[in-house]
Amino acid sequence: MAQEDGFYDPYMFEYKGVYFNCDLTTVEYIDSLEHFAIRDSDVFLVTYPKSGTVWTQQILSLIFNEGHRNGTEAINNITRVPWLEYNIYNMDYDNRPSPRLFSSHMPYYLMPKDLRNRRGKVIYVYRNPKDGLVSFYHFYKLMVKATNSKSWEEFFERFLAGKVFGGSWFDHVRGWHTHKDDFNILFMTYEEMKKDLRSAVLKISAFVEKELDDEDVNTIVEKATFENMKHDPLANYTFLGEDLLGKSEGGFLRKGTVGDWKNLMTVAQNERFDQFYKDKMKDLPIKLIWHID
Ligand code: PPS
Repeated sequence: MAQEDGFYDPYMFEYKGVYFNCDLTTVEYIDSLEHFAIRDSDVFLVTYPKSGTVWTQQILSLIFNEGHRNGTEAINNITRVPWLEYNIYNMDYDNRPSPRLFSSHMPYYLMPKDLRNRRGKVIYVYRNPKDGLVSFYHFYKLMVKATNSKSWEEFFERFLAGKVFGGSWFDHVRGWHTHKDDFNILFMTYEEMKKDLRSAVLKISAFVEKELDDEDVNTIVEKATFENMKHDPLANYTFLGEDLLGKSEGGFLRKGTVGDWKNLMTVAQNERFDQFYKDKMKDLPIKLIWHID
């Protein structure tokens, strides 16, 4: 817990530089994942929180499951693409049929050893951190069990300090990019998905080697739009219930836009953010999209 530096949050614990939800996992379980046996057919969707995880879960499950595409199966996204570090439905991951799909917010160094030896596949989705911060701020306000110091000014500082679930955006993105050669990995950005969803679906399906016909692709694109997902009870996370997200009423899918940070960040905060970003990320060759006209 980040107690000593003014960012105390009783609902998370720190482990090896990142923060986890106290109710949903343990140090022992995270440690055990080092030896989690990977199959070549496994696909891991990895993100820093609020970067488009649920969106990509939806795309992946639609790519892999015909029953999800044609509506003959009613299985929610979290069951189809469960969290590695948060096994909230107590599933038997070892005996799941192939191909197994997983989600994770973990840094590269906590992932199973086999995955770090280029077995299985990783799709890493990242989003410009100003929008990620704003999305996270709204998410914290929904969450029942998260720090109750939720003013925008404080959350802004908390995010820069990395004292939030998932740790520091800057360390997460840097870590995965600089260790990319250890993994069989595809990088995607939230913004490219937003600009051209169809191309994003094709890119992901090519990477996971799933052939789809035009009709399948059309269905996936349609079911993965913000509007459709917001009203899809299998995709909009209302199934998590009020214990976790309060009376969110679909608020998990909040706006789904690029550039919303401009509605919340002050000029001074924006300048501070830009400087912080420059200091932390200057030598990393990634190009982010901060707004779409
Ligand atoms: S979490 O809690 O880490 O799993 O959250 P995550 O799913 O990564 O991020 C939530 C944000 O993604 C937006 N979202 C979408 N945007 C565009 N299109 C679609 N289909 C879509 N699905 C989810 C969601 O609205 C959150 O962003 P904000 O900016 O808060 O709206």
